[in-house]
Amino acid sequence: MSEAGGRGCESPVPQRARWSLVAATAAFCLVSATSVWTAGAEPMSREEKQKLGNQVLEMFDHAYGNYMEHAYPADELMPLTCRGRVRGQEPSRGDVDDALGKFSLTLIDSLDTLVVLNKTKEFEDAVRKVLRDVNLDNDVVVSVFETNIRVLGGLLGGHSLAIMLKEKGEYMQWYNDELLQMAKQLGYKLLPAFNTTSGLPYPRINLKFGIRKPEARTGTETDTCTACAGTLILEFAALSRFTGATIFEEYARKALDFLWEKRQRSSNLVGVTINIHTGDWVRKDSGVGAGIDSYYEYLLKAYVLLGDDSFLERFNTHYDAIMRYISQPPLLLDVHIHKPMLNARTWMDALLAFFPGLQVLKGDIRPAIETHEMLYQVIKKHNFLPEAFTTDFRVHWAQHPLRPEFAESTYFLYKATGDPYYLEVGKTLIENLNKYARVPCGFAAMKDVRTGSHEDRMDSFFLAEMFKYLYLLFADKEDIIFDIEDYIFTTEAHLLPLWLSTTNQSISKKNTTSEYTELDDSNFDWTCPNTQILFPNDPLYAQSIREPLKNVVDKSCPRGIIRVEESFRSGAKPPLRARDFMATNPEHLEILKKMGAASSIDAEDGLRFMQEMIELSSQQQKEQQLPPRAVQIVSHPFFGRVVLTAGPAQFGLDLSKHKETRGFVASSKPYNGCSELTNPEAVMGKIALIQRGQCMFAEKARNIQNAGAIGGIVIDDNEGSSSDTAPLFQMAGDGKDTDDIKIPMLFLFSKEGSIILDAIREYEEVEVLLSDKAKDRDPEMENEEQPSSENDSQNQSGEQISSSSQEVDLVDQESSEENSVNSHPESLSLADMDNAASISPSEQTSNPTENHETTNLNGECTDLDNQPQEQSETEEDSNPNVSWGKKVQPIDSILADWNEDIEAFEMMEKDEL
Ligand code: DMJ
Repeated sequence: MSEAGGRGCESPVPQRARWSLVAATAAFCLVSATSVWTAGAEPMSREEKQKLGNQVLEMFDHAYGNYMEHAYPADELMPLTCRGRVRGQEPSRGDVDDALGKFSLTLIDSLDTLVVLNKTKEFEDAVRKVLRDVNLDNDVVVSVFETNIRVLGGLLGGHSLAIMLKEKGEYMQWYNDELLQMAKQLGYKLLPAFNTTSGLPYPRINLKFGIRKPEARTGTETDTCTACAGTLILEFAALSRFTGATIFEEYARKALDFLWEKRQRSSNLVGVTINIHTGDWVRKDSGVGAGIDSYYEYLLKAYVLLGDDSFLERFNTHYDAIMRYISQPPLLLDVHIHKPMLNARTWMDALLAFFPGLQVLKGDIRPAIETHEMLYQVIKKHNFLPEAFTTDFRVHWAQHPLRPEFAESTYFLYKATGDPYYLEVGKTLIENLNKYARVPCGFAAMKDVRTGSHEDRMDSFFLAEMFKYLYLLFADKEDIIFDIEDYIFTTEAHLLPLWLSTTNQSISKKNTTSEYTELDDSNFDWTCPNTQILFPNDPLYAQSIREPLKNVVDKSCPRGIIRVEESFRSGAKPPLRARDFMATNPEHLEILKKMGAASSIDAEDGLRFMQEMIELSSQQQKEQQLPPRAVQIVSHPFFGRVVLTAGPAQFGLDLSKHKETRGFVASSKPYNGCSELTNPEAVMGKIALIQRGQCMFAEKARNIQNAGAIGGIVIDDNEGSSSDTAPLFQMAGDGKDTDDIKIPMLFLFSKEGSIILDAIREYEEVEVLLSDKAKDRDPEMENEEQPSSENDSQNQSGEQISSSSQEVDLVDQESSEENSVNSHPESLSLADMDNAASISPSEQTSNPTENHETTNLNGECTDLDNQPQEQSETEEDSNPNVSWGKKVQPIDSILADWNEDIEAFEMMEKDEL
């Protein structure tokens, strides 16, 4: 499109698709708003934008350069240990590893980013490497969804830009559709997954052996997620239209048709998971985040790319349902598909951050601004969007794997509004990435946004998406060597040319299972840009929507509490809370019976009650649970950039109450610390490193304290253990009085411990900070160290931590699946001579009472979770010796009752179907 948005109205696509471009990319038509912006946030100068754009380029170089230097041809970079992640050579992380197919994932996912960032020469090199090195025939089971969006999408995005460059006449003159041939080969490899009666694909496939054969080791699954089955059409249709092989588009259409047929007919919502054989909804909750997200995205974008009305009609039907039930401004909350007025949970996941961007594409700007602003407030509080956060904005799951969705929405909102506010948002994202995620060998995912600790992972989508959106946010038209608006972004931000809509379109005419009526266009104004709908002639429009939400995070009250207060005010009885329930109280039993029966309020209370019961039940098992701690390496060349997740101790100095402890580290002798140290002079005034095992943790602590150590780090002796895969581990005392232990003690799994041991080998003097939350880096050091150019970044890579020498045990560990929003990892039971308490990752973050980041900063509302009186009650209730065994019905039997009710409820829902 031209600067004033003209090209969107003139592009050589059919009338319908052309219109769709106008409407769906109305945002782009408004790009000129940037130059006429007169009020609200201060405009950003061209110099400042260029500076930020250059910063994005430098960051990309740091991420990509380290991947190429230290990880390639592996699928991903492990930025803490500075080596490649090769599937089977690292402990299994569960589902998240299904993206890794030994096909140099990060390189393929980065291809079109290189062109967007104007790195044409590097793109040419990268394409040659892909053609030379990548094998798509590995005996490895991969996710069909991830392989489609990242690898097929990556190859097609690369091909799209390769032919664009070739046509320009300077670069890629040798290119002869080789990437497309690879894409076609991969497409055929994925097709056996569609061999189901429903046409919904199996979730996984073996690249070499396909599905169901004994060698394939896959094909017995019965369920898949809606997004997994509904996010294929862009890549598959592009593949068909590029090659003329219609089968791909046909298969993707068939899967979409089936999902559409299976939508819940009264709410028009879809569930999170579906049985690929029967089409029954397995999980009947519905939102716009994990499990469903890109299904909606692809319906709208399929309309844009393919110009087929049926996709827009479906999208609009779903969108209407989303706005009716799921959108609870500024929140987006999952509901039940059959009972859409019932919220299915009290938290939101980070994946839904893409939704404001999609709303921009749809042209519904107001709710996009609202949700985006809410998300930004959460980010300002935690530096990143936690994987999940509650409706009162507390951390629910504390990880952040450098997801790009919020940057994506920021980009689209800026394009739509031209409001420089969104440039400032982008600037904050850049600052936070550099400040908290940047490590000497790339960017590391956040293990816990509260402690600032890292995970040894840099997902390929970080390069495919994050840098693209951030760069484009600050780029002017002349900064990009092609017209970005001639392309559509896939869910992985790969670029597919819009001219595909007029190429090989034979399939779109057949194979549709539903009848569609002609679209009712009366709601749409066909002008371009449609400023009437988007901006009611008010340059302060976006700001006026954001303003009331400015303090939404700080001012929010935990939900439920409001209900209690309201009931007091109105004189009605407050709802029964799980922690107050007593089975011997007839009134309570009466209330319990009524729950779920009559009104939706009763049902809501019932649901919450049930949830609280489950939480209380798990609380019982984790008394004395402490949150994770951080070990931050602060000396050269780390300067605080590497933060390791550490387990706390139930004795010694409590780092959450005291100032952090800083000191150089020294290994104790004997290394197990089980007897008086023979090298007290070495550990005096330092933080002693001790190996786990052979005696109690408290004994080790006393021995190093007696030698004059100011703190201790116990390193796990189970080789290969890592906080990436194991639940948080806390060190218990020895059953006796441990008040004599005054120093802080932390626990590191073997992998994190070896990062410190490697650092000592390489740099001798290694200083660390033990704390409850990583501290900001020393700005002076930071300035010395921060590379300012491509060269600097190359130099810096020489200073990375050397690869860990240990060979990781190949035994496939039980999957922790902590990165999957649908998973509930088991606690490990670690039994040895050390007295241990283990906590599952989900428990680390999901317990409302453990969370210290409650709202109530201005005293406007009360956080009962943090009130001393309430806390002691909870403690008493959760102590099995005090109450559960005596005066109340055992929780197991209550839960069993509830399970019966749930089953009955589910049967009822089935009948309705
Ligand atoms: C990406 O791989 C894609 O955007 C996908 O649709 C879901 N999200 C991840 C990144 O968070």
